[in-house]
Amino acid sequence: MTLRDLAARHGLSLGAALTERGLAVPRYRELAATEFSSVTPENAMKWDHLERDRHTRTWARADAIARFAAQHGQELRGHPLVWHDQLPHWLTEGHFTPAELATLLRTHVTTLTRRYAGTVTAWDVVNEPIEDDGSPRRTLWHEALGPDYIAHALTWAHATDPAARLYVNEFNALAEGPKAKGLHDLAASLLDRSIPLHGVGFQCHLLLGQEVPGLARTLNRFADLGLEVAVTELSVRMLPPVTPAKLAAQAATYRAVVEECLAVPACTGLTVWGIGDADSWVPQGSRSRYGTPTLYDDAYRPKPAREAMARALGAAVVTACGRQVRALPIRGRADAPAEYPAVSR
Ligand code: 9MR
Repeated sequence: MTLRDLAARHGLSLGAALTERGLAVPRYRELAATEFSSVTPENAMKWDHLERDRHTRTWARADAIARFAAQHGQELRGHPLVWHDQLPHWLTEGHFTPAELATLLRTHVTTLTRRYAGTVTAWDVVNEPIEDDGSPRRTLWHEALGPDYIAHALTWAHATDPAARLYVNEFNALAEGPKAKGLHDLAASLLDRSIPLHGVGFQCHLLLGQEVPGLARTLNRFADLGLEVAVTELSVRMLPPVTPAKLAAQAATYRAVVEECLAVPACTGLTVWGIGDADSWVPQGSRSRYGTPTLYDDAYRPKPAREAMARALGAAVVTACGRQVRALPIRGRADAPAEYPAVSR
């Protein structure tokens, strides 16, 4: 069975971040279409991709990914509406007043949500708003609009597309700590004020050897607020050389993340960040020493991680009163290596 079919038995939407460049590769397209029931544009909906030059929006790449999702009956996660990264130069270097920035942001949010209304099922409305110490991240938007830029963005998005599920998406918030607390406080205060927030997304870019104990506990704490949660960006990177032991450890980590999500009824989706190692974001930039983070190798052959995900998703689904209920994950698995290989960070 495909990962997509296995995940559907749990009512879980299984996603992948896609690039328009990848979609030009037949095997990539085939995997993207058959293995996944949800799609996130990895970069195509970011502001610098859409409006590199002011007033000239280039929709072709984002539309191509949206079309692909529609053709294959997939959900589309829009990513991201408000972020401090991947902004066009004209915006970051434009010396705009706070009032002008507020107008620019509102136009951006409403333009995208209007264009993809009925197509995008969930939006990462605000990406990475919290610092590691739990305080609000001091971004261009925070400086110009104050902390309420988050509430404004959610409200604008909801007004334009009331059907879309609206998320705040964050990294390094998998375990209890100041950042997860800051994120939880933010979500709780937005809900207290009846701001339209529906979910919290947890990025999950892991180093080989990094474990996720307590992830289900963290997800449940947000679910207790009445929110849905999702693992929005899963990858497990490693240093060369790639060895069977490292691939097995990577597989165990993928499997553990799936199990943590399946243990939480409010965990509605899990998205892997990229299809194959050949086209992964990881070897770019500051992480250039790392690689091999995805489910498929350079030639799009399945890695042990893909099989581990399939096994985790294949765990029995309990049916009660004709309704599908998540099975509790099976702990103490025989295939998890006793020790993880050492990792230099
Ligand atoms: O995968 C994306 C990569 O191609 C871009 O160069 C990078 C720019 O910051 O963003 C990557 O995606 C990020 C995502 O949008 C937000 N969470 C972290 C992801 C990995 O850096």
